[in-house]
Amino acid sequence: LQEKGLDKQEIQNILIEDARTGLSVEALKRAISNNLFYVQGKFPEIATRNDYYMAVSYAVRDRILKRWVASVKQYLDGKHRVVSYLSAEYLLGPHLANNLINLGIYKETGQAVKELGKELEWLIDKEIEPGLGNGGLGRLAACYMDSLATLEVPAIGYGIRYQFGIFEQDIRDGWQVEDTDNWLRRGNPWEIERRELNYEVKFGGHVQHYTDNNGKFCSNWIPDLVVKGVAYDTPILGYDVNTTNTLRLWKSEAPKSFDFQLFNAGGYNDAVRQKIVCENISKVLYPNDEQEEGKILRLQQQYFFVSCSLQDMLGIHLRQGDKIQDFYKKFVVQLNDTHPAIGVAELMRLLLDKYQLEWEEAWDITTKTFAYTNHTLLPEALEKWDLELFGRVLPRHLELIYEINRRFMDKVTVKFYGDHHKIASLSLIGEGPKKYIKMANLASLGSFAINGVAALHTELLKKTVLKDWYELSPEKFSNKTNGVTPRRWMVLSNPELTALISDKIGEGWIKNLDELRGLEKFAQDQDFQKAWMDVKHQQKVSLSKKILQRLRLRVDADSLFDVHVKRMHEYKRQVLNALHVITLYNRIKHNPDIDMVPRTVIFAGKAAPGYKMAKQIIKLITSIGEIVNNDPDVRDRLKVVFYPNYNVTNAQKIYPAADLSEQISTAGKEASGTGNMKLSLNGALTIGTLDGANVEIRECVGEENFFLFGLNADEVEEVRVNGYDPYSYYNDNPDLKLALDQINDGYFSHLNTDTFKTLVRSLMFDDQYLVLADYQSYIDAQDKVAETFRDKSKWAEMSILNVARMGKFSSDRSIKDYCDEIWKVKPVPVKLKN
Ligand code: F58
Repeated sequence: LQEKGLDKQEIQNILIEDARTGLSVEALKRAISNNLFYVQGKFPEIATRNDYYMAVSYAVRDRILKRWVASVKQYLDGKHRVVSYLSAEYLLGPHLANNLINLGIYKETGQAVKELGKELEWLIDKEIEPGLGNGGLGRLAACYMDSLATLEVPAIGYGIRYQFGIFEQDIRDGWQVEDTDNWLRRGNPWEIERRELNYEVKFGGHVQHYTDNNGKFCSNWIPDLVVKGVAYDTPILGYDVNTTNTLRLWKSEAPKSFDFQLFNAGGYNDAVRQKIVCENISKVLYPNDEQEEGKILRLQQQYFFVSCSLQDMLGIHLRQGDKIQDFYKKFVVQLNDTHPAIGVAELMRLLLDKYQLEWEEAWDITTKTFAYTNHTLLPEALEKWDLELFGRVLPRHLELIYEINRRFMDKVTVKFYGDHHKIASLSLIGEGPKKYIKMANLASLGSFAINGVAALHTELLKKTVLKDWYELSPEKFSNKTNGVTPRRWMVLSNPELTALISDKIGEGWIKNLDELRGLEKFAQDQDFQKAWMDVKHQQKVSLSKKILQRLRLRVDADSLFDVHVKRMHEYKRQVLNALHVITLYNRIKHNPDIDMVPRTVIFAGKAAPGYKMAKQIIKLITSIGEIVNNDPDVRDRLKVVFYPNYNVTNAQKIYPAADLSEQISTAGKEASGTGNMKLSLNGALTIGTLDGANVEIRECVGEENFFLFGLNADEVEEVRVNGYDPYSYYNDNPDLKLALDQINDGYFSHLNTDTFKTLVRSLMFDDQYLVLADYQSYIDAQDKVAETFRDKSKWAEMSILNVARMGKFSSDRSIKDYCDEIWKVKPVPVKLKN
């Protein structure tokens, strides 16, 4: 260290600082070198890129561990109230860079790695992201974990450690093809396997009833399968605080004793088969977005992680010497949609069968413990379980649900005497050719709070899907508009804009997003506008390079980057955008010298593998791209890009480069949206309908800074009630007619008229999503976008104002609201000793 020119004091500091936790460049460098040697067993000459990635990650993890242990200790010592977030999905995105930001050592680590002869970005790009979620719902859980830690709220996230996350998407011949996501193949330095922390979860079999010596009626569930859940813990570090919460994901395994029994009985094959059955439970994430999959394995997954999590919470509670009756005081359990709603029946089972409480007492505890967030109004996404299937997998829970329902129906029948429709609608059990269990009803009955995820969504919930529940218990309902973490979605993914903003208004906005307001006064400042647009241009150049690399397609960074990125779904109306592209193309073909604002239309998003129509939409976009991008008449005025494998990593590259954010769902269909928030926060202007959180974004940024079009939710309903006739829109609008005819006649599909047959038929004859009804309004709004974009100064002003007014959409605000209004929890600052 002396040779390096460090003075005595500096050397002293390094030596005193625990070599494992020091945050200086020198300490980090030594830690990385040590890890390369002692963890990876390599020396620089033979170390691979992954070896370096691991060495750096372990160095970072050690520093987090110090804070993690301190957090856990502090929570246990003080017996604090804890938020337990139950979610079947967590779409975390890559850890390394995020942890560096939150620890505040991004620069130092960059320097340390550089001095070791490597580039930090090169290592960051090596990380395979844990894609343990489908889309908005899973990503929201990840943003909320970040905010909980940043706000120093004691919290634990529970979920499933899927061995395979959301599939990787590739595009071949314009179609989506799926590949498995083997995200663990190079190891995962961020998790700690806790083999000692495991629980047994029963499945199937039957229930015995008996009366014990005290005359108490008892139930004994004899399963035909027992699975073991093993905990894997990942630290979630807050920004600029010591608080480090735990994300505890369960992996399913076969319990040792179980296969031995079979083995001894000579059933070796059976034992091996059982092992596979057990391991299958946490094997793969169901890749459906907004479509429930009524499969046994899915129910097993849900019950598996919920049972492990509740057993774990009860264990933590009782180990602290507290009464079982006080469980709800220690933990508040948030249900992220109905996927963990079986928790209501499971907590009842544990309290009744294991802890021998009486029904009333158990029900009282249960209904003071849970709170439920709804994320959708789409009927096909509401969870229903075939009753017979449910009873086969969870016989004891079926009994409990019957009993919960019986007691509930008794009350409801008195209250709503004669209103059979209402009584049937409130029942936990649906009747029909086949009986089924309604999970939204179980969640609503078993929870003390119910919330939607945007103002409009909550209002619609109260009027439609949960109408009867709202009339029954209006006090349970509230709105909690979604939010996104500015750490990942600005500081990490857009460091250039972050620096520009912080330069003007300081760094306070990173933890208090309302401070972005301070930018308003610079919105018309010419120099600031220029610096603002320079950053945007730089981001567009970076994305253009990625597009060139990935797709061998050259796009113009001066063109308007029109960005439509999200899961592929008919209600999200990627097709409407495609019709606009065709319309622009036809204008050029009709008038080759037309003066128009050059555009690059960028799409990205995965289609559920079984969702034929969504896959056809991808094919339509890539097919239009093939024609448009290769037509010499078009020159540089229009490009269509389908960026493959949309995930958190790619989203981080796309958002900063967007000029225009497409939020064009049919009004009343998108519960909230969160991509809308991330894009606007990164300076994109929104073209959108009055749907989900768009309504609130528009209110905040000002209607003059938002390109509104289309029917609102009431009008959509009205059109439907009066009978929607898409054909009339087609017939009356020559531009629309031409575009649809071209798709139909094979203009974009080498004259193959089969390719888009079902798609065109749906649009013209039975479209649920009113694409044609909104076409002209959308085209007009797009024309306004283009006109506005010509005025660079105006555009810059609008973009700055958009960002300045996005404060509301921080997930910190959402989490504060949940804490104050639902969870009743307070921050617990974590101090580091020494
Ligand atoms: C999304 N839902 C909503 N579900 O569509 C979106 O508007 C909202 O912003 C977001 O939740 C967060 O509140 C969503 O992502 C799923 O992915 C489920 C996965 C499991 C099957 C059912 C859909």
